[in-house]
Amino acid sequence: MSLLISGASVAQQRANYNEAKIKPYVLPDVLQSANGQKVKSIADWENGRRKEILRLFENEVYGKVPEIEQMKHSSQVIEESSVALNGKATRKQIALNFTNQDKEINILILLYTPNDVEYPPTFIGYNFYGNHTITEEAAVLLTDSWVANNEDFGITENKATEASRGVRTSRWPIEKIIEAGFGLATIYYGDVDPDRDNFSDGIHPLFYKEDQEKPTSDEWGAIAGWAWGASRVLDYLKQDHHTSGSKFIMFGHSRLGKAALWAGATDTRFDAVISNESGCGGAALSRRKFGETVSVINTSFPHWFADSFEKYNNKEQELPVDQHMLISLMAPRPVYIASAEGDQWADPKGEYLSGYYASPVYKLYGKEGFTSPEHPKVNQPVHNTIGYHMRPGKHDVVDYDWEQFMKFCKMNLSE
Ligand code: GTR
Repeated sequence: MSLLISGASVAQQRANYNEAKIKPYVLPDVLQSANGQKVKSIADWENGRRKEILRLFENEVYGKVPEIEQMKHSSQVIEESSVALNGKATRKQIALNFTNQDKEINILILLYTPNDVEYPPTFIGYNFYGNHTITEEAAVLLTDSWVANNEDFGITENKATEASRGVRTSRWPIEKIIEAGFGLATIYYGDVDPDRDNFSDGIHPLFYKEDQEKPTSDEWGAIAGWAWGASRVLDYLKQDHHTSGSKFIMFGHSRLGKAALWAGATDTRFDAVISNESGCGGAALSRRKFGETVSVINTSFPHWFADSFEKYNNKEQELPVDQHMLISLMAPRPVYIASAEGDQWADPKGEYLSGYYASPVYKLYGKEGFTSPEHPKVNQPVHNTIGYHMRPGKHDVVDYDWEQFMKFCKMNLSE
């Protein structure tokens, strides 16, 4: 397939990228409960079907957050400057600490807010290699958490060092975000849960019962852990005096786009949600089996989901949900689905169709999702209460993506 990038894995090479080879499938009706009852009103949706769908995703896909007695937590501002980014922004670094059963995690928030806007709408997004990778600013602290090795970024021995400062600035156009009047809070995802198949570190052990060593089959994987962490960051930002009156937009790319969607589904305090190229287990419909599939993702990344998701390997038709139902859980809040033409692995058309099949729920609220099942062509964004674009190029986050996100948020969050 010409759109596939070189260096693709065996699974990527073997995947189906041919629309004509997709077997017919039937999606669960988002507005019909498991017992056959039709959703006719917002009340039916909010008190019935929405709760049912959320439970199904918890039990069968991402896993439940175990219930525990309250855990100890604290926050501390450890660095602040009102002359960041040449005086345009205030930079603040905040350490959150969570402690339970002799285990702890420390989450470092890097927050930028424009100096000329009170309570700016603020993007919250995880980064892949540490807060210091998204900016050249020397004051931005290095994470102490485990980091995946990456030769190109000079990361060896699973430790962040100065070598990786600024290596991911292309994905985070902070100055443009600030100039457009938005704030940005970013967090290294490994501070919440290091991305490896190892349930003895990160957030999960803080929730274990005595002698428990890993989550049970319907308990949370890493995606639900990252979603939990995003909610804790939101708890903090809602009481920081720079952002206490702000609206919050949960953003994520790829696996972190999956986490952004699950965060938006489980926590309706996120005012808008953006998933960039989130693919399988994110915005893409599983039943299309186009690009990455349930069995492939459960084999490569078993720790991302609850173990219970594995029973749907090659049995997508037996899933009680599909990913349009994940999008529907955002309603009536704005949600943006972004794809890249060169990222067929993430199934751009399947990502769009999720938005289309979630649209009846938006309609219940008098909001417009997508009106056509026709997949928009490259560079033809659709901006309703559900937004979409497919840009040319590979799996990545580029300025064009941010320009669309900001335009969409301005339009949707300005009342
Ligand atoms: C890929 C994975 C995708 C996507 C991506 C990423 O290898 O198959 O589901 O999550 O990683 O997060 O970069």
